[in-house]
Amino acid sequence: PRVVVLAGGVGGSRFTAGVRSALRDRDVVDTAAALTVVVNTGDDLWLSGVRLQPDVDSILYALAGVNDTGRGWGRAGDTERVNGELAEWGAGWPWFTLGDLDLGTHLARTGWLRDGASVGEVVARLASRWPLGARLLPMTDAEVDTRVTVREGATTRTLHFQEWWTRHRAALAPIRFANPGIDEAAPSAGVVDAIAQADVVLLAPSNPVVSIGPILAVAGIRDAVASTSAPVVGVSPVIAGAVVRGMADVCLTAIGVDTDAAAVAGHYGARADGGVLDAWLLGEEDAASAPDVEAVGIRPIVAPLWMRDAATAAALGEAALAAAGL
Ligand code: GDP
Ligand code: FO1
Ligand code: CA
Repeated sequence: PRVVVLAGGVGGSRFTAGVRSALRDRDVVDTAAALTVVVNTGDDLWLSGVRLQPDVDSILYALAGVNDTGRGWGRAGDTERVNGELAEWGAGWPWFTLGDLDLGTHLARTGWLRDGASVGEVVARLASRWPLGARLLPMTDAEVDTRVTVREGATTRTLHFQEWWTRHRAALAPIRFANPGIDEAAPSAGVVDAIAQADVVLLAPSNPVVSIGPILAVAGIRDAVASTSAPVVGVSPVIAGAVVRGMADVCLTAIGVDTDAAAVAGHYGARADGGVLDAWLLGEEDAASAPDVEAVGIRPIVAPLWMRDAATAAALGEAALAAAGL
């Protein structure tokens, strides 16, 4: 089967690895030909002269098996010598760590960008280093870094998503999220064709607001998802009224969506009703909410949603494929 996953960083990479395992378990040999991941680039930033793509790198490193699993970002076994030197210079952000191996990625990426490569071409070059068993596509080649507007006394302040997320740990109440330029942003090469030719489109259990939100805010992607003949199946990042890890609940609250599996499904909406979902996987803990999902025209499927290890992630990937009738 041809599978497209829309994904953010940590939840996205665990789920994508699970789908890859599920395909292997179905005896798909060339999973790279079968599995395309469309990755959020709203988290991207310029820092100390280099371009970072946190969600792209999370998925790249995780599928390559070189990710730092404890921390959730960066390379396993990385060192921080350069970061210490940057701090001495007062360069960069003192709350944002750039690992030495990770900086190698950022330098390579930035060099290729400056040589004139598109973001899609750069991601393809990064992905070619390891046998990932998946094709990685950034959602767009345009720079559409997420900005967060927060209240500050009687006025407001807008900061880069990474400053809000890592420095302030999402503790400043957001008024809105925006991706300047996204209205004009085109999907990167291959994205629309992959969605149009897919047998299933999967929404990973990623942050609905700042991971999946920016991907679907690219009009060409939203249109492709709305019009594909493939079923569109989402996986809830919310289990029993809580996000599994991270601070996505703060993002949901800011856009007026309850941290609740059925509410997130309602936020995505039924394809028959101008939304993006045909089916929604929700946790066994949320089985009682299945009628609420059904009521908005989305087929609810109750499944174990905890990705504790490779086996549980593979089982979730298999459940998502099965939900599409594959
Ligand atoms: P980020 O870009 O690193 O923040 O990661 P994503 O946006 O891809 O995913 C973050 C979301 O993943 C969080 O909101 C979590 O609720 C969700 N998540 C993490 N682990 C699990 C899991 O085991 N099961 C499910 N269903 N969701 C998870
Ligand atoms: N997250 C942190 O909480 N602290 C950091 O110092 C940090 C550094 C970092 C460097 C490269 C990279 O790709 C990601 C990094 N992250 C860090 C994670 C990242 O900021 C966010 O968790 C994600 O963008 C949210 O999806
Ligand atoms: Ca992210």
